[in-house]
Amino acid sequence: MVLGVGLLVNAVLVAIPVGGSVGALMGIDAHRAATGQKPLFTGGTNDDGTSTGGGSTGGGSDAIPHNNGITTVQHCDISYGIIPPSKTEQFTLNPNQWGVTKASDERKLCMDVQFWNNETYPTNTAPEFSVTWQFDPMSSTAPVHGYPNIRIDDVLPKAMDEVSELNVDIHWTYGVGDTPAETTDFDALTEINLATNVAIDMFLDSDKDKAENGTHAQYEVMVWFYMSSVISQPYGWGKPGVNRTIDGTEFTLYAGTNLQGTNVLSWVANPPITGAVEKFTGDIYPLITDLYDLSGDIYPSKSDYLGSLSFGTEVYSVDKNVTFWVPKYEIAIKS
Ligand SMILES: *[C@@H]1O[C@H](CO)[C@@H](O)[C@H](O)[C@H]1NC(C)=O
Ligand SMILES: *[C@@H]1O[C@H](CO)[C@@H](O)[C@H](O)[C@H]1NC(C)=O
Ligand SMILES: *[C@@H]1O[C@H](CO)[C@@H](O)[C@H](O)[C@H]1NC(C)=O
Ligand SMILES: *[C@H]1O[C@@H](CO)[C@H](O)[C@@H](O)[C@@H]1NC(C)=O
Repeated sequence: MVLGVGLLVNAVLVAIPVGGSVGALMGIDAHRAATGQKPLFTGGTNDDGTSTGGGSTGGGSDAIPHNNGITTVQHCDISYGIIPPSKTEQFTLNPNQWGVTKASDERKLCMDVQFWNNETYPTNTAPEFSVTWQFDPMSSTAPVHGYPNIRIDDVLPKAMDEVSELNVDIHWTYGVGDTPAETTDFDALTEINLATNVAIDMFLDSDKDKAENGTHAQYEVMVWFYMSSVISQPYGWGKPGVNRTIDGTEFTLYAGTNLQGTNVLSWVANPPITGAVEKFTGDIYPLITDLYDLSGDIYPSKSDYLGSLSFGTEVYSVDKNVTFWVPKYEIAIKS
């Protein structure tokens, strides 16, 4: 349902200039220090100054050694732009929690990101990451606790007619416990009442600037690779629309409008709940262009801009700690 996602993501993106080098990272730290925020990699406090009880590895941005090893950086913050230095594509990761109160929700969600010390990720490839979380159910009108995600930087916004392909190569798992599972045991997750999704989240608007801001964008297009239960359901649930098959996976469109007035178009892998797709390779651009052919103001058009693209998991509720793992995420947006 992605209520308020854009708001939190953007609040962070505004504060942090996006850069691709340690130099830029130092700049970010200097900026954060100047604005009274904690530096990257030191952990221990949240944006509002309260303790998380958790933290990051390392003791400053120069704690990342220059070698061919890997450094795991952990953030349990409410919202935090984690920017692994990269000589190739630049990504920003964000725990992006909301609807949580510090006192009761300490260490309810932590994000671990594998930084490559040499900063040379393969082309189009994101750092590996995982998210461990546990939340009790919230109100039925605002059931989502957050959308921990990875966002591609620098390439967007783009006019829709400037894009010809949107290729993604994804592998994820969900598991019970605090460490990544090799494969997903869906029955075990059902037993502990997991309510979540795994989805790509995109924002579109006829105005380039609004398209970058989830709060203002007129359209949100989602691609769901997993819908764990009816609690985590897309807008328009119960009213399936058109289908489109990509890489052997059939997606069904659900359309609705959220409380902010954003038109939310969700393509859910079929059949919902049991049809999860842990590995997906394909061009998802038709899931946007198909919408041009549908009539109604609720659908975007060819003259719109794609302003933002993230991949992550909308966290609703679950009885025990679970870990979402993304060993592989590659994305290539072709003009
Ligand atoms: C997005 O919109 C919100 C609400 O108006 C605003 O607070 C925020 O600064 C905007 N973000 C960007 C990136 O413009
Ligand atoms: C950079 O580090 C990664 C992670 O350890 C390693 O797999 C890769 O081979 C290294 N790249 C180079 C060019 O040495
Ligand atoms: C979409 O696919 C579902 C499941 O395969 C099927 O039941 C439904 O009739 C299809 N809808 C359309 C509009 O073709
Ligand atoms: C979830 O489990 C509890 C109890 O074992 C731990 O105290 C938490 O640290 C853990 N949460 C995360 C995010 O790891």
